[in-house]
Amino acid sequence: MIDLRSDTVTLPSPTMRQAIFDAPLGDDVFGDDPTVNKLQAAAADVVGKEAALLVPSGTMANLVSVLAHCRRGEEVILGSQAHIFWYECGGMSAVGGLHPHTVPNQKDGTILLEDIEKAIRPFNDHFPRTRLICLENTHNRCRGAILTPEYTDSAGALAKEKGLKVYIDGARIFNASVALGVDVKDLTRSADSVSFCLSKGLACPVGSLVCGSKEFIAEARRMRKSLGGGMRQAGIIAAAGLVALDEMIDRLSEDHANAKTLAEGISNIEGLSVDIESVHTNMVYVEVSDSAIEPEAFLEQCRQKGLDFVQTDTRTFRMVTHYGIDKSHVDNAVSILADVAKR
Ligand code: TLP
Repeated sequence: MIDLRSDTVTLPSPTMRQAIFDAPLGDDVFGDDPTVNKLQAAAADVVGKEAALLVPSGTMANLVSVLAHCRRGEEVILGSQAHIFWYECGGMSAVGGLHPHTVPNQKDGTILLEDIEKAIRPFNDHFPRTRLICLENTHNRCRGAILTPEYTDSAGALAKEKGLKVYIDGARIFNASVALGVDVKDLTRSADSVSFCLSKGLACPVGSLVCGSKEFIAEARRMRKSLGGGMRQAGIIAAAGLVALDEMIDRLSEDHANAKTLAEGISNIEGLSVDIESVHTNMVYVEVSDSAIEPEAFLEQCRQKGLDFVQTDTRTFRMVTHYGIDKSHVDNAVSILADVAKR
């Protein structure tokens, strides 16, 4: 199966498996797992923050971060297309008693600063207190769009002026830094906190890192415990993360090149349409433009021929390139799509 459902399907590399086997371990709830401590220090260093915390997933990274920044009844400004808003079971309200205030995401993943400014509540007995702005880089539902250092800095400056915090859901922030050719610190310097996932393009089996000030991470650690995310010999997870930071970041450019090639191939298929210009990282969103093609049946036929991807809207599919996909898989994927589309 050529599996383009997500970069979450990546399997650990042989080096990761060996590192997992060899990892020195301890009890991380006591703070004594040397491999976790090493990964947390390395993660903080790479994104330019004081401290970091290993959590089991991107969803928990987002939840512990918003919980650590806000108190019940406070308001969080976030994009209308944010992963946190769409795909995380409403955790911030369900668990944290927080009030999400969505403002439109632009196609490029940004939120207009004027929209953020309008959404910030003035002091009034009736209003929740605005506390936090959440950004997402790269932006999943905005087709893997990249937020630039300039945009992030301007959002950070606005937040500072208004006394708010900024958190970046950076599940794929290394895709952004590699695609832009900038140091990831340039994308995180204006945020109070940022998370990134090990278990997406970086190909680890489990884990995400939450990064920020020492004080923020101490609070995030308490939130992680309360959610049941305190893990004991978590060095077996962290070991793969250390390999990922060394070996898996630069290679993301291959995934981006493969996504471009995939989009170009699909653009020649009648009945499907793709905006090649919107492919900046490892995601390709494809519209079914021929009304005679029924999307569910189309996807099912592709699966039967050995190609899998996901439907994200009535007539839209998402395909994601990753460590398990090379150029020959891309060529085969395009042949399968062309074959199914012509029937
Ligand atoms: N995204 C998954 C699905 O949930 C849609 C995917 O296949 O893309 N932030 C962003 C931007 C994400 O894309 C995801 C996962 C998460 C957070 C949550 O990460 P996990 O799945 O580790 O909880």
